[in-house]
Amino acid sequence: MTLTNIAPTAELQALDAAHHMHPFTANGALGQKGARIIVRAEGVRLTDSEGAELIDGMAGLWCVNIGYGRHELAEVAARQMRELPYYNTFFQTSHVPALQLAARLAELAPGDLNHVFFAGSGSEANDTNLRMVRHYWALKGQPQRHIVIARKNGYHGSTMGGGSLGGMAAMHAQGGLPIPGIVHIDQPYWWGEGGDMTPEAFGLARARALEEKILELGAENVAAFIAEPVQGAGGVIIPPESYWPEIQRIVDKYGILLIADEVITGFGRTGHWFACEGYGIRPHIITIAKGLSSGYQPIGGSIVCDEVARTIAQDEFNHGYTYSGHPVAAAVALENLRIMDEEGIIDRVRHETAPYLAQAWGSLADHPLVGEAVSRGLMASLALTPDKASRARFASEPGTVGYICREYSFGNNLVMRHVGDRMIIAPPLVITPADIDELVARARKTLDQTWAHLQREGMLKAAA
Ligand code: PXG
Repeated sequence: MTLTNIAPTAELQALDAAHHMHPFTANGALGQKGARIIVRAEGVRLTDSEGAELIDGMAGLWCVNIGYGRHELAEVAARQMRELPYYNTFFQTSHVPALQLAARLAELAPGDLNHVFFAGSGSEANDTNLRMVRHYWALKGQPQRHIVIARKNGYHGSTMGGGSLGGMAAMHAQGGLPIPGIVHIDQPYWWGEGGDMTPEAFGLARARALEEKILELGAENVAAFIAEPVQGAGGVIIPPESYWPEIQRIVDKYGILLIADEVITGFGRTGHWFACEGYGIRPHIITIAKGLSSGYQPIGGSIVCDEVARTIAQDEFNHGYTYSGHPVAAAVALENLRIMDEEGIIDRVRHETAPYLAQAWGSLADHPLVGEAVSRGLMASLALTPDKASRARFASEPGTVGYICREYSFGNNLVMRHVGDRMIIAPPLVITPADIDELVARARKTLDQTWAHLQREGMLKAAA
């Protein structure tokens, strides 16, 4: 018996269309078409209500790092629900799952990131970070240090704080974002914005945009810089190697706090527990969610360094969520971390599957539609282009070609997303080389179909 596959697909779709408001979706149009209904999953594969099996190239929404079907997590959740399904961590109480998870995260996180403030999601965690860094500076006697610098095309969540820290123009266009005190600098997206510069020179230039912004605002007014080590929702944009060392130099020089948003890059995605380790970044706060529990339970948080945590501890921090450190979510996260560690899943990514994907995915660069095919760990992207040599954009509205390509991909039973005209994947970390071969073969077939479609429709034109 399955709990969800209880009626014919059309009936489920009609109920969905009538009552369910989907995130980041034009719900009217989806209602006409009908959502694809996923009923179960195992390993790296999903099954829909029609019985079709898809390779989940996105690990759900960048989160099912450990893969689907790990019954140990279900058992831990059931046990925890029987024993203590809920208690809060406000008002001078604690419970074992939350304190154990905090201690484990302190062990795993680099440097002196030894303290954890829990949230229910990455968005909430970034809202926490925004309030925490401003309160930190207030406690340091510098309340005017309240501006947080973030990046265009960064993603930090969908709450008022998270959406404001993010630099998504389409999000800022709705609902009165960004809130005050947040400014955005340009992103290190060489393929799309690097012009004639080498990637290294461009990486330095985009890092120095941070220094220019700090000087323009006055360092004494800047609380923090927040960024994803590798931009995920922005299109898996991997910065040139010159970028992060220069950012680190700048935040050190001006004494501003560095927040690394590792909601996607954390917990093995790049072949390290945290991407910061691979890039040699030393953040004061790391944002976590997603892979922390492999998506089996909603949980996020902020891992905070000694200095910031000590300072915040001087006073009551008037902030917290009902589900901060939720015992079931924390117990599941602990079990997830245990399995990742004991099964050497991250080592396998670093030494086996990430190099394998780099080669297999990289081979798509020979396709006429592909301007670049890049990866870091197990996150990868393709830039679609009508002309490789000039790194041209399509004449069509950005995202038109990406959407066509995504539709073919779904048709080929591969979940591959588009961000504008970039195609992206981030499969479960348990994907095998054989699965990667299959994924890449479906991606190539998808590219062939998209190419033929664009030719047929006369859409292989570059923007002027
Ligand atoms: N930071 C980063 C770097 C993220 O990728 C969040 C914060 C927010 O986490 P929550 O748990 O509040 O969603 C995210 C989330 C997409 C997509 O379309 C990506 C995310 C969420 C929804 C959609 O790629 N990332």
